[in-house]
Amino acid sequence: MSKIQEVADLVERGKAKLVGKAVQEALDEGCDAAEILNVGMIGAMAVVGEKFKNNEIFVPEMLVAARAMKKGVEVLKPHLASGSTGALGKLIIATVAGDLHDIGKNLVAMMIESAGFEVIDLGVDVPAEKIIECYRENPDTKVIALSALLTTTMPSLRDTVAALNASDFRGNIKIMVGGAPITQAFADEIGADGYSTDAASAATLAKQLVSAE
Ligand code: B1M
Repeated sequence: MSKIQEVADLVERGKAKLVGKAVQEALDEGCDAAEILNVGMIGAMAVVGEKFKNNEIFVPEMLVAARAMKKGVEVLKPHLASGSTGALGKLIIATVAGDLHDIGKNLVAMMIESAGFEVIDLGVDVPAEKIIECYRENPDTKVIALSALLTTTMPSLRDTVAALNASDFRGNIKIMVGGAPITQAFADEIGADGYSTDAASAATLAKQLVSAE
């Protein structure tokens, strides 16, 4: 079994204690950090999701796989992110109310930070009021980035964007959205300024949004 396959297997089986070591070994063998992330870890989570959908595993197994992935990302982080200066300004990121998924949002935050933003991460299950309050405390914020992973929290994303669109500071910020069920068409429909499919393109989009100001 290749090292990347081993990482995938450990994430899938939720072996949090072993994943970090396997990721380090894969790096030492010269494997590309992005490939370890995309093939080894995100690929494994896709398998976990499929198994959940088919009732082969249940929520606890998804949870341990998520924990294992987080351990692996900790080891990978210095190899993916090149360090932050905050030169591009502040960006607030959150997973919307009702949604507890944070792995994708964390990867997006990591890539955006390494692109040069100062990232304020409000976590998961974040109501619009909390995001607005955070903006008021940080009025130099340039971008608000929102993640939603469930079809059932797409309305929550819509409501959050609507609340931001109705705010008196709307002209000072750009809103970007993403997450597996989100599409460009949905982003346009709810009045966001941008949408991207993955963490790397989210960083590019954030930069584009501030340079288009
Ligand atoms: Co949940 N879950 N889950 N889950 N879970 C999914 C999302 C699901 C697809 C599994 C399935 O059925 N196949 C399904 C959703 C189905 C749907 O909505 N149609 C699902 C379900 C149903 C649920 C529950 C309802 C299960 C239940 O309780 N019966 C429940 C809901 C809880 C809640 O949120 N209220 C639930 C719970 C959980 C856990 C808590 C156990 C755990 C999350 C732990 C955690 O995050 N800390 C979990 C997990 C692990 C998953 C899967 C297996 C993996 C998610 C993940 O981390 N993917 C997932 C199946 C899957 O994704 N294939 C599943 C890897 C991650 C890197 O990808 O998050 O897509 P992703 O992020 C990507 C892009 O989407 C994008 O970039 C990221 C990096 O490339 N992106 C952005 C994300 N945010 C962005 C923002 C941007 C731009 C891009 O700009 C701002």
